Amino acid sequence: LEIEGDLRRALTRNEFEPFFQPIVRLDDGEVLGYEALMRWRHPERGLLLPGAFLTVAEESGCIEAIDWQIFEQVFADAPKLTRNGAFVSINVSGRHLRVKDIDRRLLEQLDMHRVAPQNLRIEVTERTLLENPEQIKLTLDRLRGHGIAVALDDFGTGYSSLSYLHQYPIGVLKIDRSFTARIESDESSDTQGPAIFRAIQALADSMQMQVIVEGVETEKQRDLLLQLGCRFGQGFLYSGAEPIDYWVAADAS
Ligand code: G
Ligand code: G
Ligand code: NA
Ligand code: MN
Repeated sequence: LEIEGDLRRALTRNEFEPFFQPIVRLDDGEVLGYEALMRWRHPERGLLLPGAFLTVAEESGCIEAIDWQIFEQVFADAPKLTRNGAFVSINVSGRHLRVKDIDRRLLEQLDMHRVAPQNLRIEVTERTLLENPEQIKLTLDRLRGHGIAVALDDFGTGYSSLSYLHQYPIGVLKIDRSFTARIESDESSDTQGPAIFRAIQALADSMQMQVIVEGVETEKQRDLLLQLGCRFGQGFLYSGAEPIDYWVAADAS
């Protein structure tokens, strides 16, 4: 595959970097944290999103090296973002989460950059939890034991088994943006969209989990979500993902 050679070349040239998207309180937009989202600054093709290369990166085994190229920058940037108590959330691929010493490496990086574990979150997808439950459970339990919150990403997109929610140390549910996109499609006839949010929020409340709604793009969606009891989210209504310098400048002004 041509792109695989490209990925390896890109790694040696440090072309991968994190952008940061704020996670906010829906009612007033107060920033609670930032999700780190990988970008590839391709010399010819410009800025590439994960959709353009993540699958090949995972299948070719490059993902571990790419993740670390991203994570090292995230940890170096984290002290600037977490000064006011905000968290930084990183995405870890299932394949990478199965690597045995990943928890130790993450804790080392936190220590080296003097970031408190309470200021780091890990996002894993539902699919990940299907892949190697035992090893992944050990790793997530250890990270959770150190105070790092674990978020279940893309919640509701098809692999969910509610049994995961007490099998794994999940503290945060991220509702996939496909649900948000459907929430305001003809409210009078479609009560399903709102019902899903109400149900997930009630489940999360009863298990003391936090809900973060992805893909909040309009004020109407925000208002509906607030009516349904959802309090936290991220999306273009607030901000897309931006490089670290953008947030550091915003903080200084
Ligand atoms: O930015 P975009 O919508 O294209 O992101 C798509 C997906 O890529 C995200 O939902 C996330 O799961 C994945 N992703 C983003 N950043 C990283 C990263 O640093 N490492 C890994 N493994 N996956 C990431
Ligand atoms: O894996 P995850 O679903 O967390 O990936 C988040 C991705 O979704 C980011 O890559 C980002 O570019 C994209 N994104 C963030 N906010 C919005 C939004 O409001 N609408 C849409 N369509 N995409 C978004
Ligand atoms: Na994510
Ligand atoms: Mn997500």
